[in-house]
Amino acid sequence: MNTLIRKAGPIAVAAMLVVLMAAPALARGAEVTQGSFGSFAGGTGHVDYGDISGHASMIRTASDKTIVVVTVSGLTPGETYGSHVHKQACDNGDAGGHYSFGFAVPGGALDGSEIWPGPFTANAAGRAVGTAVVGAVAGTEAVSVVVHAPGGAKIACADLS
Ligand SMILES: [Cu+2]
Repeated sequence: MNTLIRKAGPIAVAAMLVVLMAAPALARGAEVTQGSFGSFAGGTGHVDYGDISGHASMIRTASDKTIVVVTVSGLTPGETYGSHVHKQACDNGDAGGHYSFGFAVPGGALDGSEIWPGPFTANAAGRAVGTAVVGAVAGTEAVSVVVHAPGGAKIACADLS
C-alpha cells in the first residue's frame, strides 16, 4: 500500500460501500421479450400472405424506455405495412387491439399512447425493418406485434415472451 492509498483508505472504503449498496438499484438490467412472426391464416379480416417470417424484439431498458425492433420477410416489394404492439396473444382473438399505455408517452404513436414499429416499406427482396422507441416502460399487456396489410388486415403476428 502506498502512502496515498493509506491516507485515503477510510474514505475509499466508505465510497466503495456506497457504490456497493447502490449497486442493486442501478443493476436493474434491460428486459427482453421476443418472438417469431407467423402468418395469420386466411379468413375474415385477414389476407393470407402465405409465408411471412421474421422476428420481433421488445427491450424494456433500465433507463425506462421501450424499444421494439421488427424484421419481416415475405412481403410484397414496395408495399407499405402497418405494425403495432398488440395486447393479446396471436392465437387469442387474433391478438386483439393495440396495446396502450392509457396516456401519452414520448415517442408514442396515434395519441401518444401506443407503440408502433411501423409503418415500413418492403424492399425489392420483400424485406422490411421497423423500429419504435418510446420513453416509458411497456406494461405486461404488451404481448404481441402484428403486421397489417395496406388497408389494415392482420397478416402476421409474433408473440413476445
Ligand atoms: Cu395492429
